[in-house]
Amino acid sequence: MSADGFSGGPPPGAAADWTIDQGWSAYTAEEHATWDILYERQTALLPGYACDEFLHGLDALDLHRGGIPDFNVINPELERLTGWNVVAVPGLVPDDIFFDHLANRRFPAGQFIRRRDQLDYLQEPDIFHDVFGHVPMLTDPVFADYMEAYGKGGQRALGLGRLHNLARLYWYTVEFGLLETPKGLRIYGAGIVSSRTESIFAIDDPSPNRIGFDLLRTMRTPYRIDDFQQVYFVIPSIQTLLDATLQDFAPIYAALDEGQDVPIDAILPTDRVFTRGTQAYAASGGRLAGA
Ligand code: HBI
Ligand code: FE
Repeated sequence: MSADGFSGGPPPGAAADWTIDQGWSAYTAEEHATWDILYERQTALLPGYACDEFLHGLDALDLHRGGIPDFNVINPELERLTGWNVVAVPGLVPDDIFFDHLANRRFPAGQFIRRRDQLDYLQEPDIFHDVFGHVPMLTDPVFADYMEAYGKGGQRALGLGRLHNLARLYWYTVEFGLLETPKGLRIYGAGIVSSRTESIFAIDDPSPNRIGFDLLRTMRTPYRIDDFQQVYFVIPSIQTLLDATLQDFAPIYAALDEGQDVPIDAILPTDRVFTRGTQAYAASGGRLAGA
């Protein structure tokens, strides 16, 4: 068993790189309707919450044709815009496989869609999270370059035993990042934008801290996978992400060893603070304890 919990090769029916056929014609009417429910809910909410780059990406891919998107239909346009493609996978894939796809501009998307009783929350990435959440940003040329650079950085981090540090960067940017705009803070992170409740929480709620993005600071901060975030990091531009990855991370990993992790709800004197959160939501036990 490797560090990511996988042992052995791909499951039966999957290729060596863990890809499978999307099998679009086999989705049921109920599965297509689940996509439509989630799609309608998010697109009604997201103006004023999601960043323009995300909203433009949704339009560019014409994802609102109705039902689960067929990768054979969206890939030619995505390929034309930024050279990326979406490939279907059964679910989570091993880290090295994941990074190899990203480094080659392939985004692995879960083939399945969540059940009706999981509309608001599930832990494993399904096709709605992966395609609605991640793919629109891949139409942005700068973000597209960042994701490829992240995949290459992931391969190096695995070799250096540093995945735990790099995974935090992914979490606080690609999944849960906020962007500073003239109109206010906007979402670009896929984990937020694919969740109705966290979209509202991340932008409007007084609980979480919102702090200016800093590469080392982000890599020092643990995260939670089971509830809303206690801290969101804000970038001034998508280019900031790409610039941050265009440096050698080896000295950064060495610098991390000289300091300690930052408690998840801490605000440091060096932080650029957008919101000093009340942390009331986390203090009340969050949604899992309250459910
Ligand atoms: N697999 N399908 C899938 N999606 C992911 O986001 C993913 C993965 N495997 C590993 C992985 N992410 C992590 O390595 C990174 O998020 C750090
Ligand atoms: Fe994701």
